[in-house]
Amino acid sequence: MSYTQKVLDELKARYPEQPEFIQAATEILGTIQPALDAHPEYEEAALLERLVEPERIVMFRVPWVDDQGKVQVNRGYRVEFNSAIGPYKGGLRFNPTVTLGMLKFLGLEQILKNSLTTLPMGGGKGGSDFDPKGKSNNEIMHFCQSFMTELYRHIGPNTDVPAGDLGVGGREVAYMFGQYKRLRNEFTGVLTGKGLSYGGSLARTEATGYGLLYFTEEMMSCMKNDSVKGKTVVVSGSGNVAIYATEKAQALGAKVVALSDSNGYIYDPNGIKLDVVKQIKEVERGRIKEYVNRVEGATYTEGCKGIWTIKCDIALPCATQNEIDGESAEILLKNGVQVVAEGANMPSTPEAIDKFLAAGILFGPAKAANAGGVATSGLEMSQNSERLSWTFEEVDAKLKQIMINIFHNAYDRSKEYDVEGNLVVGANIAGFLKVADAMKWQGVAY
Ligand code: NDP
Ligand code: 2IT
Repeated sequence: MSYTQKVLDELKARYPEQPEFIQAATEILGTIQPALDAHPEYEEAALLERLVEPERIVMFRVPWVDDQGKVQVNRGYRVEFNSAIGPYKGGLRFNPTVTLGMLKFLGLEQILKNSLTTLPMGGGKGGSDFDPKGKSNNEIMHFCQSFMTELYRHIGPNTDVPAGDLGVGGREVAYMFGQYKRLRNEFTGVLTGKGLSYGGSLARTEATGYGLLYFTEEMMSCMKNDSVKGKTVVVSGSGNVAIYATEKAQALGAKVVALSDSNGYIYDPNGIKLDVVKQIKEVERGRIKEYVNRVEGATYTEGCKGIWTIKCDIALPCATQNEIDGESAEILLKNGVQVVAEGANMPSTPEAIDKFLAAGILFGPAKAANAGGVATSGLEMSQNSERLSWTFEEVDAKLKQIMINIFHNAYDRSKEYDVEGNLVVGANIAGFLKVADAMKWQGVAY
């Protein structure tokens, strides 16, 4: 039995209640055996057994008082997964579906993603099963303050630097930053995704979506001698990643015809009017179906899965994990999709990925394609350290170059390991080798 299979079997037996974590581990371990064959010393050092086990997990109670004066209790987590190449780095997710297993999947992915950015960041992830939907601004503030009242003792600008993820954006980061500063009496770059008036970086808001398109453009140019220009694009979600993926796709000359939220999707054959979407989602914090009341010719359909039945050249899943299953993948392929690039984390099921790869379309896996967000968080950390702010153009140019480099790194590795164009293998091996090397040299601490 191969080393990777042995470690995977042990994980499955140990964590049967963590399906998303097992899914992510299976995807990663299922592709990196060739790199381990080339490095037999990794097995001797039990490197994989160490990699899949978080260095530390913090779990805590988050009590808060709602607007009715009732005491509520949520669960908070921070998975400090791997610090071999830098401080733990990764977002916080606030969503009722959050479990430890989900955060371990996101944390494991984050280790290799952060490695791909070339910046010195380890991997971490955290969050809570708190549901921000329908909460007042006051309730959000009180929850964030209570969450940070425990988390502050575990993080720091050289230790662990959280940011946003699903359900956590600029507003939440701001409340958490304020509470950290108050508790520590220290103004430091302990969180990224901050507001521009207190240490945030220009272009961080746009970074994940823009980065996804920089990656997609480079992938299409290099592998197909083609470009985003003139293509029809379907984007799922209507949050941070989806909005700025749409903005850059449109700037590159594509026509984006659909967006969604967890209730349903809109279809606008004339091309999404992004100013309307921003007004609904960023200003009013409303639902995407509101779009059809404001734009003629657009339609709304309940249920989010149907978005993948819309004919498109490029599909950009930017909502959540496992949103494209095997059946949806088949429909996309039947309708002629040429490119799938993942803005969300693990949005395609293993069955869907198999179908995309077998069909030979271009497939940009999440840890490579959506790394622009955390890469720009890394640039925010640099600016905080030198107490300077770079211009939008400077950050954006660095982001673009990082995404281009990530594509070539993954593509070159796919060639090196005789699976040219398989960026799942290429990205996993490229991300893994750097972390493995750092772990090897740092030895086993006991
Ligand atoms: P937001 O909270 O800003 O937006 C999430 C969007 O996805 C919303 O439109 C939401 O709809 C929708 N959504 C959430 N859950 C589901 C579901 N179960 N089914 C369908 N749609 C759903 O989050 P982000 O845009 O920041 O994150 C989106 C994805 O991108 C996540 O997978 C995240 O991990 C990943 N990501 C984010 C990065 C970042 O910098 N923010 C960086 C890299 C990856 P609703 O309002 O109904 O909940
Ligand atoms: O999944 C991700 O890469 C993020 N949510 C961004 C993390 C970060 O630290 O900016």
